[in-house]
Amino acid sequence: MVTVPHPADLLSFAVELADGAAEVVRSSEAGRRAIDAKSSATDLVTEVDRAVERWLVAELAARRPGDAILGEEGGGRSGESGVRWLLDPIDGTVNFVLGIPHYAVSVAAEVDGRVVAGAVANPVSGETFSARLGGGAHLGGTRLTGPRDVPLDRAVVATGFGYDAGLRARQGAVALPLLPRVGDLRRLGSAALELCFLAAGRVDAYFEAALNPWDHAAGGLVAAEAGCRVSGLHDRAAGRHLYAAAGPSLAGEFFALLESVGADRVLAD
Ligand code: LIP
Repeated sequence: MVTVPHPADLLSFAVELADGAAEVVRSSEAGRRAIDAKSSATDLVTEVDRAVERWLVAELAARRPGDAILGEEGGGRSGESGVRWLLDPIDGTVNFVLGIPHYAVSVAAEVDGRVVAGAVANPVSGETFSARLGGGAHLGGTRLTGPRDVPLDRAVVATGFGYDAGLRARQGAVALPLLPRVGDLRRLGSAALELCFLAAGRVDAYFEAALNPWDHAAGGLVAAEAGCRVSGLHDRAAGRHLYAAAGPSLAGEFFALLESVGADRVLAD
């Protein structure tokens, strides 16, 4: 019988993997040049993305060979342990290509389909955010307690836009009416880090549609374990239609505002 490790052990390994992968980014001599595009001409991939995922997959194969893997760059396999790892080798690849120091390695562990541990490591800042289901969220050794209490019209809201031009037009139509209703918007370029920034109180709310599971798996747990409400709209779970999060004092008003502008209706039918 295969026993699933305790979430604390999965957390420890997730942090070790994220930090090790961040070092692979820092020490790579491959440069930041994009070597390919994926879903569109702006959906870039670099040799470092692929090298980091290869490193993560090799570490997992050596240390936890029975686990499944879902990686952004195609590094995936099935498993029989009940544990699945979701890997984003560089979340914020366009920032990485441009040399904007806002990108991260994201590593999350699911047990029977539920994320129980995750780590997000920024190779430039050296910051590693982490969380365990029921065990709180941390930046290094510091406990994260979520965003400040501000009214909606002062809230700094992080968001992002997809790589497809039609989707971006619909996302822009959602963002426009929000501008006079909130304090400001921030488009920083990494869903994983934006969710960790929410947990750390660096932004007051976050929403984005069309994310992939590896974008939000670890950061979403960090935000939830810092006390944030993480959800979709209309009583739906957070997911591809919309991934939204806010602190408890702002969540009701923020989610109602997102519903009023149709934030979860931007995906093409
Ligand atoms: C990115 C996300 C970001 C989103 C970008 C892109 P990638 O992930 O983290 O929030 O707005 O369009 O999806 O592609 O850099 O791994």
